[in-house]
Amino acid sequence: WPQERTLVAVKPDGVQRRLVGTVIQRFEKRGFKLVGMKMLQAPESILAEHYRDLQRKPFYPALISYMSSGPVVAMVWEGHNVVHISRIMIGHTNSTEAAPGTIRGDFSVHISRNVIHASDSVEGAQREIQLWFRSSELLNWADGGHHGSCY
Ligand code: YYY
Ligand code: MG
Repeated sequence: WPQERTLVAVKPDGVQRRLVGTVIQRFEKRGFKLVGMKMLQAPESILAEHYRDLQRKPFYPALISYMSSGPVVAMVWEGHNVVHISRIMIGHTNSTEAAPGTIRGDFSVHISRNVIHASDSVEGAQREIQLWFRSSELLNWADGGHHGSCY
């Protein structure tokens, strides 16, 4: 059946702190498949659309300026229940509440520098993937044959 996909992004603080590899490793080891990835300085047009539901929140200006402060690494991960499981893997939005073992619970102490983004619903994921990636940037590679010792 068609596999679910989600948008994950290592935020500027995560890139600064050299957490890109750790994030990728956790998603790979969990069993998800990387189908798109790029590093970019996110333009305000993308960020405004990405966080459109938060436009009236008091923290919105600070959020946009933080997300524009350096490069982000945007990724599309594919797999069974990847949207829900990714949210569990990244942990609570507020780092104070994020459980140890989650990415935010292991690597962040404040909600305003919480290292990583992951889509919060299947519909949201579809919207965010289209916002951050062209369809030609997503690779539908087949599993099998070239990993581990069996080839
Ligand atoms: O999806 P998630 O990132 O866990 O939280 P959202 O409620 O979508 O908020 C997006 C982003 O905004 C959050 O990761 C940090 C920031 N933020 C904030 O700085 N202060 C808040 N009180 C709430 C959210
Ligand atoms: Mg969100």
